[in-house]
Amino acid sequence: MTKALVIAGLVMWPLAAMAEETALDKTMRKDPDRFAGQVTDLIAGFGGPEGLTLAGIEEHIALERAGARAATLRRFFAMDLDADGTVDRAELQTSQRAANANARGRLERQFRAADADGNGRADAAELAEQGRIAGLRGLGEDEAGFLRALMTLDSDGNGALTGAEVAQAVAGLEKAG
Ligand SMILES: [Ca+2]
Ligand SMILES: [Ca+2]
Repeated sequence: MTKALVIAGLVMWPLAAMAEETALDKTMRKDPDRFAGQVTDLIAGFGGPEGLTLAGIEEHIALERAGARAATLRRFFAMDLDADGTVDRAELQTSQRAANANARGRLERQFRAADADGNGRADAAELAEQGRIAGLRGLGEDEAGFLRALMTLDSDGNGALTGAEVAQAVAGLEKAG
Protein backbone atom coordinates (compact mmCIF):
# COMPACT_ATOMS: atom_id res chain seq x y z
CA MET A 1 0.00 0.00 0.00
CA THR A 2 2.62 2.49 1.11
CA LYS A 3 4.94 1.29 -1.61
CA ALA A 4 2.24 1.82 -4.24
CA LEU A 5 1.74 5.38 -3.00
CA VAL A 6 5.45 6.06 -3.12
CA ILE A 7 5.68 4.72 -6.66
CA ALA A 8 2.67 6.80 -7.71
CA GLY A 9 4.39 9.82 -6.17
CA LEU A 10 7.59 9.05 -8.05
CA VAL A 11 5.76 8.99 -11.36
CA MET A 12 4.10 12.32 -10.66
CA TRP A 13 7.21 14.15 -9.51
CA PRO A 14 8.62 16.62 -11.99
CA LEU A 15 12.15 15.92 -13.16
CA ALA A 16 13.55 18.82 -11.14
CA ALA A 17 12.18 17.32 -7.95
CA MET A 18 13.68 13.95 -8.87
CA ALA A 19 17.12 15.56 -9.01
CA GLU A 20 16.62 17.07 -5.56
CA GLU A 21 15.34 13.83 -4.18
CA THR A 22 18.87 12.44 -4.07
CA ALA A 23 20.09 15.28 -1.86
CA LEU A 24 17.06 14.80 0.35
CA ASP A 25 17.67 11.07 0.68
CA LYS A 26 21.31 11.69 1.48
CA THR A 27 20.48 14.16 4.25
CA MET A 28 17.81 11.89 5.70
CA ARG A 29 20.15 8.92 5.68
CA LYS A 30 23.06 10.84 7.19
CA ASP A 31 21.22 11.74 10.40
CA PRO A 32 17.55 10.72 10.31
CA ASP A 33 16.75 12.03 13.81
CA ARG A 34 18.29 15.41 13.13
CA PHE A 35 16.51 15.62 9.79
CA ALA A 36 13.15 14.70 11.30
CA GLY A 37 13.69 17.22 14.10
CA GLN A 38 14.49 20.07 11.73
CA VAL A 39 11.57 19.35 9.44
CA THR A 40 9.25 19.02 12.44
CA ASP A 41 10.37 22.48 13.59
CA LEU A 42 9.72 23.82 10.10
CA ILE A 43 6.25 22.28 10.07
CA ALA A 44 5.51 23.73 13.52
CA GLY A 45 6.81 27.16 12.55
CA PHE A 46 5.50 27.57 9.03
CA GLY A 47 2.83 24.92 8.61
CA GLY A 48 -0.91 25.48 8.75
CA PRO A 49 -3.51 23.19 10.34
CA GLU A 50 -3.04 20.65 7.52
CA GLY A 51 0.75 20.71 7.65
CA LEU A 52 3.51 22.48 5.76
CA THR A 53 2.67 23.64 2.23
CA LEU A 54 4.96 24.89 -0.49
CA ALA A 55 3.72 28.42 0.31
CA GLY A 56 4.91 27.92 3.90
CA ILE A 57 8.32 26.80 2.66
CA GLU A 58 8.52 29.87 0.40
CA GLU A 59 7.69 32.06 3.41
CA HIS A 60 10.51 30.49 5.38
CA ILE A 61 12.96 31.03 2.50
CA ALA A 62 11.85 34.66 2.06
CA LEU A 63 12.10 35.41 5.79
CA GLU A 64 15.60 33.92 6.06
CA ARG A 65 16.75 35.91 3.07
CA ALA A 66 15.12 39.11 4.31
CA GLY A 67 16.90 38.71 7.65
CA ALA A 68 20.29 38.32 5.99
CA ARG A 69 19.53 41.21 3.60
CA ALA A 70 18.48 43.49 6.45
CA ALA A 71 21.62 42.72 8.47
CA THR A 72 23.83 43.73 5.55
CA LEU A 73 21.83 46.83 4.62
CA ARG A 74 21.77 47.93 8.24
CA ARG A 75 25.57 48.06 8.23
CA PHE A 76 25.60 50.23 5.14
CA PHE A 77 22.85 52.56 6.32
CA ALA A 78 24.70 53.04 9.60
CA MET A 79 27.31 54.81 7.44
CA ASP A 80 24.77 56.96 5.58
CA LEU A 81 25.37 60.02 7.75
CA ASP A 82 23.37 62.52 5.67
CA ALA A 83 20.48 60.06 5.23
CA ASP A 84 20.35 60.36 1.44
CA GLY A 85 20.15 56.60 0.94
CA THR A 86 23.68 56.33 -0.46
CA VAL A 87 27.11 55.93 1.11
CA ASP A 88 29.94 58.03 -0.28
CA ARG A 89 33.63 57.78 0.42
CA ALA A 90 33.61 60.70 2.90
CA GLU A 91 30.94 58.91 4.94
CA LEU A 92 32.94 55.69 4.74
CA GLN A 93 36.03 57.49 6.05
CA THR A 94 34.15 59.02 8.97
CA SER A 95 32.87 55.56 9.92
CA GLN A 96 36.36 54.12 9.52
CA ARG A 97 37.82 56.73 11.86
CA ALA A 98 35.28 55.74 14.49
CA ALA A 99 35.97 52.02 14.05
CA ASN A 100 38.79 49.80 15.24
CA ALA A 101 41.61 48.65 12.96
CA ASN A 102 39.99 45.34 12.03
CA ALA A 103 36.67 46.94 11.21
CA ARG A 104 38.38 49.62 9.09
CA GLY A 105 39.63 47.04 6.61
CA ARG A 106 36.34 45.24 6.54
CA LEU A 107 34.41 48.48 5.91
CA GLU A 108 36.74 49.31 3.03
CA ARG A 109 36.25 45.87 1.48
CA GLN A 110 32.48 46.00 1.87
CA PHE A 111 32.31 49.50 0.42
CA ARG A 112 34.39 48.50 -2.61
CA ALA A 113 32.24 45.45 -3.18
CA ALA A 114 29.12 47.61 -3.04
CA ASP A 115 30.42 50.41 -5.26
CA ALA A 116 30.28 48.24 -8.36
CA ASP A 117 30.93 51.05 -10.86
CA GLY A 118 33.76 52.42 -8.72
CA ASN A 119 32.54 56.03 -8.71
CA GLY A 120 33.16 56.43 -4.96
CA ARG A 121 29.50 56.22 -3.99
CA ALA A 122 27.44 53.15 -3.14
CA ASP A 123 24.07 54.23 -4.50
CA ALA A 124 20.63 52.80 -3.80
CA ALA A 125 20.76 50.27 -6.65
CA GLU A 126 24.25 49.12 -5.66
CA LEU A 127 23.19 48.76 -2.03
CA ALA A 128 20.08 46.84 -3.05
CA GLU A 129 22.30 44.46 -5.02
CA GLN A 130 24.46 43.90 -1.92
CA GLY A 131 21.29 43.12 -0.01
CA ARG A 132 20.20 40.64 -2.66
CA ILE A 133 23.61 38.92 -2.57
CA ALA A 134 23.51 38.77 1.25
CA GLY A 135 20.03 37.22 1.10
CA LEU A 136 21.23 34.50 -1.25
CA ARG A 137 24.28 33.94 0.94
CA GLY A 138 21.96 33.59 3.93
CA LEU A 139 19.93 30.92 2.18
CA GLY A 140 21.31 29.76 -1.16
CA GLU A 141 19.55 28.28 -4.15
CA ASP A 142 20.79 24.80 -3.22
CA GLU A 143 19.19 25.01 0.19
CA ALA A 144 16.02 26.55 -1.23
CA GLY A 145 15.79 23.67 -3.71
CA PHE A 146 16.32 21.22 -0.90
CA LEU A 147 13.57 22.81 1.20
CA ARG A 148 11.12 22.83 -1.74
CA ALA A 149 11.94 19.17 -2.36
CA LEU A 150 10.61 18.38 1.13
CA MET A 151 7.18 18.46 -0.49
CA THR A 152 8.07 15.21 -2.27
CA LEU A 153 7.60 13.58 1.15
CA ASP A 154 3.91 14.60 1.07
CA SER A 155 2.97 10.99 0.48
CA ASP A 156 -0.83 11.44 0.38
CA GLY A 157 -0.35 14.24 -2.14
CA ASN A 158 -2.72 16.71 -0.46
CA GLY A 159 -0.18 19.53 -0.76
CA ALA A 160 0.62 19.62 2.95
CA LEU A 161 3.48 17.84 4.67
CA THR A 162 2.82 16.46 8.17
CA GLY A 163 5.12 15.17 10.89
CA ALA A 164 3.67 11.69 10.34
CA GLU A 165 4.68 11.77 6.67
CA VAL A 166 8.20 12.84 7.61
CA ALA A 167 8.43 10.03 10.19
CA GLN A 168 7.13 7.59 7.58
CA ALA A 169 9.73 8.70 5.03
CA VAL A 170 12.55 8.38 7.55
CA ALA A 171 11.32 4.96 8.68
CA GLY A 172 11.01 3.81 5.05
CA LEU A 173 14.54 4.91 4.32
CA GLU A 174 15.94 3.14 7.36
CA LYS A 175 14.17 -0.05 6.32
CA ALA A 176 15.47 0.22 2.74
CA GLY A 177 19.03 1.12 3.73
CA1 LIG B 1 24.88 59.41 2.30
CA1 LIG C 1 28.66 53.43 -7.31
